[in-house]
Amino acid sequence: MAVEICVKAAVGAPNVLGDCPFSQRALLTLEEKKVPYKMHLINVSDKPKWFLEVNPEGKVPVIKFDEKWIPDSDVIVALLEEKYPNPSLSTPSEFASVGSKIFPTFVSFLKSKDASDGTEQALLDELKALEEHLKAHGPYVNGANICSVDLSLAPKLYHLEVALGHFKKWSVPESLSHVRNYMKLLFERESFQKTKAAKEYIIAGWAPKVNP
Ligand SMILES: N[C@@H](CCC(=O)N[C@@H](CS)C(=O)NCC(=O)O)C(=O)O
Repeated sequence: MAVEICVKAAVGAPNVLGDCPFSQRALLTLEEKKVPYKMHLINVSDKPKWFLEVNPEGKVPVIKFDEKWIPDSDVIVALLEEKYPNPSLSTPSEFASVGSKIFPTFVSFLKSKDASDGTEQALLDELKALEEHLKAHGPYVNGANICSVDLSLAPKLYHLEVALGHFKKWSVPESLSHVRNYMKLLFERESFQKTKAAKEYIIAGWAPKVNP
């Protein structure tokens, strides 16, 4: 029987997959493990009553296991690993935090209106750390096979590419060739192509945060 999962619908297009990186992470895990699933698209600006009843906190993603709805992508990914161990996507503990500061530093730089406030450099420092990691261990975070950290980073790096390209005409420097190759490898995967949000919805999602 297919697993049921609630994910974000696109803003202004409730029948289209939306721009939530945590939802995409859960979908990527299902796709990579080839677990059949039924997706419910949730309009987060007008949440359905049934959704709030099963998930009072109201965040997506939530997944239904054994008649119970479970929120939070960290918990969902851990549960999927436990229930569907093959192929294994588990990440060795020493690599668990690789790239973990990229998303918050990207968001600070994206929202910044002051070119000298250090937010661009902070993001570059995090991307350089990822570059060094991939140079030593790549092409994925744990070597030849994709793992859970890659599936968490992939949607975030996609938001970074789309939003910084659009709002700041900024892209990952060519000198960070391992990071650029990593992004290409991730974005080309079938699982990613199937679960990604359209660029227009990613831009629409960030617009109110960039220009509040
Ligand atoms: N820590 C949560 C974060 C989930 C989250 O922030 N989801 C956002 C969409 S990207 C959401 O549901 N926003 C709607 C709301 O908060 O009402 C996870 O990893 O699943």
